[in-house]
Amino acid sequence: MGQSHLFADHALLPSGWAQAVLFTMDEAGFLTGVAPGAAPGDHPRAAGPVIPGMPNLHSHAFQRAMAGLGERVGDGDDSFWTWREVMYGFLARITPEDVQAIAAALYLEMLKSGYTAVGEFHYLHHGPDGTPYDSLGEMSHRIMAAARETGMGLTHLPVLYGYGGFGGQAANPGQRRFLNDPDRFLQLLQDLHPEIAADPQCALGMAPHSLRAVTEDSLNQALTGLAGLVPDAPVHIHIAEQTKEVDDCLAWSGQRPVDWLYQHFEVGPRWCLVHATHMTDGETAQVARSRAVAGLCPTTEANLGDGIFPAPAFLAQNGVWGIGSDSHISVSPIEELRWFEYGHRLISRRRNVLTAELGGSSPSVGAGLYRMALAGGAQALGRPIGSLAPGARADLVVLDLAHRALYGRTGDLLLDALVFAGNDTPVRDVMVGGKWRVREGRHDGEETITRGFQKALDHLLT
Ligand code: NGQ
Ligand code: ZN
Repeated sequence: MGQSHLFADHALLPSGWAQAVLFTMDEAGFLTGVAPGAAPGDHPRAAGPVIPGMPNLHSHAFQRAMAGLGERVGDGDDSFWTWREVMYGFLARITPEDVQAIAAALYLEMLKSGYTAVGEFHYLHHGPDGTPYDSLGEMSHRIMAAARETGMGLTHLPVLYGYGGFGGQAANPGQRRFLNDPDRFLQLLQDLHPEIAADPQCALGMAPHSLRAVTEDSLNQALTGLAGLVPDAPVHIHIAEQTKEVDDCLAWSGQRPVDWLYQHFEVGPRWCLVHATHMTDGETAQVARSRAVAGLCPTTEANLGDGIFPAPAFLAQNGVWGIGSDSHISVSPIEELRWFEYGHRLISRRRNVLTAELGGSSPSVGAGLYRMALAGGAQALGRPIGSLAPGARADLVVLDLAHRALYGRTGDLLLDALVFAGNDTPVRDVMVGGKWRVREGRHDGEETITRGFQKALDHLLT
């Protein structure tokens, strides 16, 4: 009654690869049983090896529609900051309908590439001149509708954005659509909370945009309000992404951003520090020790010229990390993981750099990266995801074993092939919360959602 099953010849469980696994799921989309060595019976059978779906811990959905529009040489010194001007120009005209259409197309694309949950770092709150919509949560509801429409798991992270630079500097006109004081921000969280709390596909957190956009007081006020609503909710913040940001923070406070944050707030496992690119050895050790998640977005960080996260030291200290597609210049978990490792191969002129303690004598790099990103992503999104175990969401990916890159591989060698050779996404079927959302590489809403995306772009690009 209300239960369903899936039988898999091979599946990646928390304990490692297992054979002949029978998954049992309840009607709400949770796994209730995971039994290796089971008989297939008449149960539906996965068409290939089953791995947990990947959490995408950092997304600004609307930016998918401008991917590739910032790749033209400007009038001199192109940087993250000139890209940001292009991005502000692009978002100036976006409507709520556009946001929903773009997010739906993006989430569909994410599902097809093997992401089954997203952390939406959502700061486009208001109308073009900064006036709130009739409903304060209009834009948030558009994001939630896109997640529902596609079946994507969602951790909604409304952004607290009040200022334009360290020490409470005034925001600039390009930032009008983002601004809330802590009271209005908490009103937004309160408005959204009941609907999100009732949905096992969703969770609510918050995101102070960056130390540039909040003050110590405003962040304290928001954290206190949030704690009254959802204790232990995830808190995400952009930090130390650009050297200019580090220099400005030093000039303002005498401290570097990560250092400042840890001195003023109790940063622990429910925090996700997005990018955290520029850290000293001491800061790197402190983040690792605190069990906060480093939210890494390698393709965006490369695209924006951020720099390289100190991963070897962080991993050596068992730091927790996950991946995000952020600006969506690329929407592919395998590309994020690959470039995370490749960045370090290129600078160290070595191979197989970012390994985890997996036991065994020659751990697989691809398998280690995939497993670490599952664990960190799940922690950052504050939902029971990222592992195929009873009590977790039934969020899984069936790989296409017939794909040239995967054929003949088993176990961790399959994950190595996926991460390093799976360019055209050898994902066959994708289940989220016990429901098939992608079958044989296709999503049911594909035509409608693609048309909606095209309509939004027709209007935004004219
Ligand atoms: C954002 N994105 O909020 O979309 C930022 C850029 C900023 C990335 N950092 C703007 N990738 O940090 O001020
Ligand atoms: Zn971001």
